[in-house]
This record gives sequence, C-alpha cells and structure tokens, in this order.
Amino acid sequence: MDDAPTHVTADGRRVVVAAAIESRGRLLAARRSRPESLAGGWELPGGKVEPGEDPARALVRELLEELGVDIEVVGAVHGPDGGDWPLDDRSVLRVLRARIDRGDPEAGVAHDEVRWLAPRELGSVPWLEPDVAPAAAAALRIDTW
Ligand code: DCM
Repeated sequence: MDDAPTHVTADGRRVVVAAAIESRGRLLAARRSRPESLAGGWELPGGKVEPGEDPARALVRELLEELGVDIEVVGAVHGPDGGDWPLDDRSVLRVLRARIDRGDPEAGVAHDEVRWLAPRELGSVPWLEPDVAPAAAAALRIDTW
C-alpha cells in the first residue's frame, strides 16, 4: 500500500527512532533531562516519528532539534526478530545507524549531557531499559562500521 502509515507498525505500535552514531570507535549516548520519569537515564538519542513522516527524516529532525547536529542515516541496528526493538506496550524502538555530517552534539532541551562511550565503557552509565540491548548490539559491531 502506498499510503501505509510510517509512524506506526503493522500491529499499530508507535515507532520511536533512535540513532546509533559511531565516531573513532565510540558510541554517542545522551542523558535525558526530561520528563522527570526518564531524567538521568541514558539513551540513543531520537524520538517519535510524526504521522506522515519517514522514520529516517524523523531521526534527522530529532537530532538537529535535540543535539544540534546534521546527520545522515546509513543503516540500521536490527532487533531480535530482525527488525524493531521492544519499547513498551504501545511503542517500538527502531535503531538507525547514522553519521554526523555537520556539528558537534551538544546537550540542549531534552538532554543535560552527551558522551562518546567506548564499547567497554557502555556499562558505566545507567541506560534507559529499552536502550540496553540495542546499545550493546551497536557497540559489538562498532569496529566494522
Ligand atoms: N525512548 C527510549 N529510548 C530512546 C528514545 C526514546 O526509551 N532511545 C522512549 C522515551 C519515551 C518515548 O520513547 O518514553 C518517546 O521518546 P521521546 O520522549 O524522546 O519522544
């Protein structure tokens, strides 16, 4: 179908996109400052896909809004069933590989810290629970990116 929605999955879950970005063998991680329930948790930065929006475009928009960088999506980090990663009952996490075309990521309105983590440093920050597995999967492959 040409007009299949892009912001929800076939089973009606909201798609949240998140970026796996590598630089010099390190993975970009960002600490959320809001909402309060998530504050202090580290994530692969991203956000909800809006109705009618292509997921890769949504990730470009979110990374510019949140961290001030222009990114280019170059691939995906596939979840356990070859696709999305579990998030909650109503949403899934779609992790896309990206590279930065312009800018240095800086914490803005949604985050209060950003870090480039070497794979062995991954466990040094408290990740949001849904991000633990995809961040580990990304770190495992980072040498080949
Ligand atoms: N989320 C997450 N991990 C990410 C990105 C988002 O667990 N890497 C969650 C946090 C929110 C929801 O998805 O519950 C929507 O994200 P946002 O508030 O950034 O739009």
